[in-house]
Amino acid sequence: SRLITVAAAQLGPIQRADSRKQVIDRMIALLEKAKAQGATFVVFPELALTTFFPRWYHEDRAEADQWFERSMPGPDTQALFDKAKELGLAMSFGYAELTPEGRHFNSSILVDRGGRIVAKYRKIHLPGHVEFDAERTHQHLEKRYFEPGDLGFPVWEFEGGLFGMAICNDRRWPETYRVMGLQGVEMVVLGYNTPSANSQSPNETAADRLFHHRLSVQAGAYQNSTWVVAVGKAGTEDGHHLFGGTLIAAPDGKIVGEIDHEEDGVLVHPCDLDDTRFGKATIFDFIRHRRVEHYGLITER
Ligand code: CDT
Repeated sequence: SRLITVAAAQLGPIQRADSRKQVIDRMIALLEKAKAQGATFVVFPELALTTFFPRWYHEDRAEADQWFERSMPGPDTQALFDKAKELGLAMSFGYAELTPEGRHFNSSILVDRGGRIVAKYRKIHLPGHVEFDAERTHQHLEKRYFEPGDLGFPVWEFEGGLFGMAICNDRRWPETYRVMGLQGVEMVVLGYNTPSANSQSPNETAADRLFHHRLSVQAGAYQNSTWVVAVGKAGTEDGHHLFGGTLIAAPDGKIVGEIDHEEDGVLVHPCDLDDTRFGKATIFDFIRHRRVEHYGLITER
């Protein structure tokens, strides 16, 4: 067996006025909690360091740069890296990345137990819109503040297995998992911020939204025989509710644990990367069973 004890570290709400330092202190407390429960790898949500700022409209885009990190680690995040290293924990978290060239991405990283960044992913499926939309109860301006990721969906050797990353809306797209599945991925880590209300579909309930979340994650896990660790930011941020539902899905698609509250908390589970082998060698042995001659349309449209 190749056991890795993972902590899915859900964050409760982060208000617009909360400082990076306040958030980092909460993340450090979660690292300590995860360590006390035997975890060696801690996964935090998408845009973990701030409120889910794409709900706020800045007419002047430069104003939104306040939500972005210009370096990683940076002055605020260094303490998080130091604590993870001190505790001997690997970790992953999402943040808004502003590159030296002035490019903006919704990014996530893998950090090894020595505090080194060993992998970066930039969100590819950006939901939402570019301009202020008066029809909506809340804005979802990811397409305004970020450009689509330019790094693809690679997998990395990490913690004794093959790891991949995805961010929030990516989990709804089968292509996300399949591209990593074709590279043999054994664990996908995925942070998210998902509003409980769909301002374009008032009849959709929070329960419907959670159903689609679980459906997407479980299907991705099963159809690619991979672990998926899906970690949310939850609760009410300045009057806007994000659902929780932080969960770990096994390579057979079953949920092995799920957080049932909307506060800071960890879900710790021993994941055996060898559990991915059966599915990969049988029903989802891609080399034997895929029929790529019929899939061309997928990359043409
Ligand atoms: N952060 C993120 O990608 N959220 C989206 C909301 C979709 S509604 C515009 C999600 O897919 O969960």
